Amino acid sequence: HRFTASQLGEGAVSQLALPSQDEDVAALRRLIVGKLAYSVGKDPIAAREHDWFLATCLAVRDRTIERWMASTRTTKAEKKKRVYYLSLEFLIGRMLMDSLNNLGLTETMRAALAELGVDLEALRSLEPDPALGNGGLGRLAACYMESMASLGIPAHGYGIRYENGLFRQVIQDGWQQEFPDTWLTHRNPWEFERPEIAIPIGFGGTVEAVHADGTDGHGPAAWTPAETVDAIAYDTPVVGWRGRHVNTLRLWSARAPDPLRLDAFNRGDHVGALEARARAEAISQVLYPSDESSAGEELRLRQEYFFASASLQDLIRRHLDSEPIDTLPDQVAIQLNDTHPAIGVAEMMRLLVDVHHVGWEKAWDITTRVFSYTNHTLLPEALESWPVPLMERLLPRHMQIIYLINALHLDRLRKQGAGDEATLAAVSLIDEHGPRRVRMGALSFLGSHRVNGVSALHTELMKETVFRDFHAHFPGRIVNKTNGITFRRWLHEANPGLTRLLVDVAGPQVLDDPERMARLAEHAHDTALHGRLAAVRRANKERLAAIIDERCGVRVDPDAMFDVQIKRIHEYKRQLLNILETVALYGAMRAHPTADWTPRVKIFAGKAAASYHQAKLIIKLAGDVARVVNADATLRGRLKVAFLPNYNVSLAERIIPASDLSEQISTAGMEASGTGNMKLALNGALTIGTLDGANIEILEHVGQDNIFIFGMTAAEVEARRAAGLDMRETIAASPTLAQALDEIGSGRFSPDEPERYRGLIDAITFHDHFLVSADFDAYAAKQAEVATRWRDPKGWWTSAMMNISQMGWFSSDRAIREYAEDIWNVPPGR
Ligand code: T68
Repeated sequence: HRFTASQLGEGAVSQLALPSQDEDVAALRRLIVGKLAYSVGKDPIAAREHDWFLATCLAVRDRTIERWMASTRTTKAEKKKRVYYLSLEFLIGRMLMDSLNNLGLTETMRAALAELGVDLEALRSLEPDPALGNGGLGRLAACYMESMASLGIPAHGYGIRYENGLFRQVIQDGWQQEFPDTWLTHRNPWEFERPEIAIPIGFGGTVEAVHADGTDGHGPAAWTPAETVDAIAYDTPVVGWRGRHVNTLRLWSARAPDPLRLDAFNRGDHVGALEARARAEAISQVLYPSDESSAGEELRLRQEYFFASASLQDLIRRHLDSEPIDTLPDQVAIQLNDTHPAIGVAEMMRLLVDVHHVGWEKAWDITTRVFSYTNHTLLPEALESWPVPLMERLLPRHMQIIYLINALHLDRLRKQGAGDEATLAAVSLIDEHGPRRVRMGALSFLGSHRVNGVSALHTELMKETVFRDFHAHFPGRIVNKTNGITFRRWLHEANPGLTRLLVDVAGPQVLDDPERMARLAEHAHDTALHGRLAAVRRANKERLAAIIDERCGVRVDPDAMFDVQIKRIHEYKRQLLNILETVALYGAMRAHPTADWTPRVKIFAGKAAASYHQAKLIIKLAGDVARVVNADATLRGRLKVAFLPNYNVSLAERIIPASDLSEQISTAGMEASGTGNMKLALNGALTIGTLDGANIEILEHVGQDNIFIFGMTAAEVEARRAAGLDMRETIAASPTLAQALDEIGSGRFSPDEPERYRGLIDAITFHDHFLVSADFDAYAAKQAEVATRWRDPKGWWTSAMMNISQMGWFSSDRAIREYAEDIWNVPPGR
């Protein structure tokens, strides 16, 4: 087949189904030139590419303003209930193409810029990728913001405007190095600074009871903080699909109320004069780079309280503009994205009782009707808790409030006859095993009317493990909301070629209703369509191959199977299992060089937390294996390994549409959901995965013939751990595994330091917590099946089409509709 450029996806998708824009090219061109002159201050003759980039973004932002204001006006006039999504992370990714696509302006913009001699694609790559998140949790918040705007649900995202996002990863001699991410240095054209919105946030100090009769300790108190920091608002419009509705992402920046202490300065203490300022502004300086773990540091608690308090004060002020305080639950739903904003529960009580003079019981009723909480992990190291002495020092009033919430809660349970001390200790807000700590998960649970997990399995495990006792006493509070992803970014924008194919087969309505993709299933066996799908993917793979060559210096064959594992580096995600299998495959290929091997490229990308030694060692190992494998001429290029540095949203947008095999191989029971699994399947990759997180729901949708499932179940993992994790017998029974372990452990891939991986190998031999050894044979056998299926292109493409066709349910629009109906009690939108 030969295909036209448009079939291969050049040009934007949004143009397909939209009536021709009255917005004409000339008007847009004039707007850009105006922005260049009056907002960037450049003459077109002297303008550099970056100036054009800024002018273009400002022009696009202009196009959202009227809709933004109209959205806000309607919400106000119709007294619509608002959703507030509180998240310490919003991993939004680049915005230029996203905004253009949703506004239906991509082609008009391309043409307008072309008339000015500027290339839109060049501008696209100039945009910094805002890395205001670690991984799945932060990206989910971004997908949900986009879906709420697309569905017309009035919503604000509230978070922190970190000066430095997640570190930039550089691989030096195979080791990860971290460098600061300075995404704001060239100014951020999307945001509006609101210096007039400066909300005071207090820390430390003293509390005095305000004597009111008959309040029995539940009455208001007067808190005099020792230190105050101002939260300054920065607003970014979030445009929904087809630009119908625009919401706001409001990020807070910390500013000292006094820029310097003149008394100290005049004494000659120039550093001391700036000390308070540095301390205040540190709050929004940098995103904590650890995922799946609790930082446990004072600065982190300051960040959490800073943004929770600013957000609550801001939304209460907005509510009180037109309504009395007691209607708050009718007008406001607040979603806690994990426990990071959980201190907001105590802060809401403080604001209601101390500031707005609401009685305790009424205040608690309002609080629990307003809040709900999403849990993203069962890993014990991620469950946040704060030492009581730290809380007493930093947030003395909140500590009192937490004690009181806890006393009332435990009393109630005692009255209900849940008297035994072990149960009460398990559901107490205070952990008394060892030095006392405040449990933020328990506070979130108690302060919310709904608590949700992010996949069916994860939600069931929540009920059986972390929230077992809470679940017994609050049945019905825990619900499931399986994650979703926005198709606008992860399909329409990232893979226009595939999107055109879908529009041709399922009609343009598929852009609005992804469940219509199911129509593709009828054509899953159509070989002409297979040819077109193959051609789209071939173009995507050529583009990725060029990136791999440029960034890793590795030449790969676009006809080989692209086998990808892209996600944070974590032992439970088991990149090590994948590398072991790669080593085993390499050994087999060397042993039988003339056999008919399926050509593969193993692609890895992901960051390791800066302090996570084992994860960094796994990156080093991937690099060591890559170096040896890629240089071995006996393989004749049929196996290549590449570790792409600095994985971020932009790189994901390039890798995902070019992937054939999606590695979702976490130890069962440990990956709460996964969302990369959905993005890859949506773009036509087949999944090799365990029965974990949303993989199970993907299996249910695509059917077992179209997915490669292997390994222990969550129940088997639990049983195996109980039985002991010494794997020496397991390894002895698997010569392939034994050999791969031996090669790595003895330094075959690290001749410069033969012992480098001894610890790593010992861990999975003697105490294999993540069951890498235990699942190896099942995984290797499944990979062999994958290779066989690849050799049957008709079978492979049929499965790929089945995957794409069944992914409609995984749209974040579906997920947000469920939140709207079951948790927020707002109309579920269009
Ligand atoms: C992820 N969690 C889950 N956490 O691992 C993933 N943690 O299974 C799920 O799909 C996703 O959330 C969305 O629900 C995270 O990404 C973090 O990034 C994180 C950050 C700070 C502290 C703890």
